[in-house]
Amino acid sequence: MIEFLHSPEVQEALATGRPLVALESTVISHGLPYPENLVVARAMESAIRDQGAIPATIAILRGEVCIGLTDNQLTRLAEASGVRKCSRRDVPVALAQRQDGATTVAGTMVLAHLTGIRLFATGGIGGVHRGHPFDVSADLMELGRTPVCVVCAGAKSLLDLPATLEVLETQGVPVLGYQTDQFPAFFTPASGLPVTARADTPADVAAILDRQVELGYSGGTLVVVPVPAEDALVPGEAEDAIVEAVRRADAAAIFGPALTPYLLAQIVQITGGRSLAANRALLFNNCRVAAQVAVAWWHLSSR
Ligand code: PSU
Ligand code: MN
Repeated sequence: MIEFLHSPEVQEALATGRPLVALESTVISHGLPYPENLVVARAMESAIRDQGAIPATIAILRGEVCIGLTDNQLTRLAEASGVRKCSRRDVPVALAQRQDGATTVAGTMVLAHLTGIRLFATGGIGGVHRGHPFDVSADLMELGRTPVCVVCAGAKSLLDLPATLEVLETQGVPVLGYQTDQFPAFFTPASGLPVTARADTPADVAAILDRQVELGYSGGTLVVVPVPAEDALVPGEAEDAIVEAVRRADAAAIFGPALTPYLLAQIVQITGGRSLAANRALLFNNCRVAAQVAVAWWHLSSR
């Protein structure tokens, strides 16, 4: 049996049955530039604590699964280069080869589930890449098989959003619009594409999660929360930046796991940091919503 390392607050939350919210680490090591990534990682944890839940940032450090990071560990991860991006397939490799690994949505779902954590907040999920219909993120398949609820701001329209939603449907994943009828496009609040259902309160989401458990479903749920209006990019600006980023990736022949991080970095550069402000705001907002759902579900199950 592989032992996971728990931070003291996670250890205590697991022992006492307090609501936990998992956080991924790819957004720290491959999704945001240093030192912004460290500031944001800490603030995401605070946003969860402010709502009465406990954050569990998940990463692999020197081949050990860490559920909840100390501030030293978080700092080391934020500063490190050459950290392996760990989707489902990479987790056993990183463990056996004693590497540092930053878990993606898929990798984090696997480890959260093994720990017994049901809520997970992040920025955006992977999906079907525009122009690369066979580059389908393992995030979508993980949502189809692992019972964790992922709270995000939709997916960037650098992905093929209609195709991404089709795959989620095939995988049996309910996509719940949090106070919205539309799938959000990360930097902008609406894509024009419909969600499976709308949920207006944390209790509404918790009720659906509870039914899934009662039915013995094995898969996950996606809760999509629009970026706060005051921090959203205007649709034209987001689209122009994305088109240019995709063009640069094609020109530089970037593909595979390197593609998403490359596109994210290009978008920050092209928008002159405005994308970062939106990214920050939506991450904190998603943390708040995920924590509120975790608390609502905790109340529901302790009744
Ligand atoms: N989308 C974002 N920010 C991110 C990611 C996606 O807006 O940081 C990261 C997440 O960790 C996600 C991963 O799980 O990229 C998807 O990578 P891929 O497309 O290679 O599966
Ligand atoms: Mn891919």
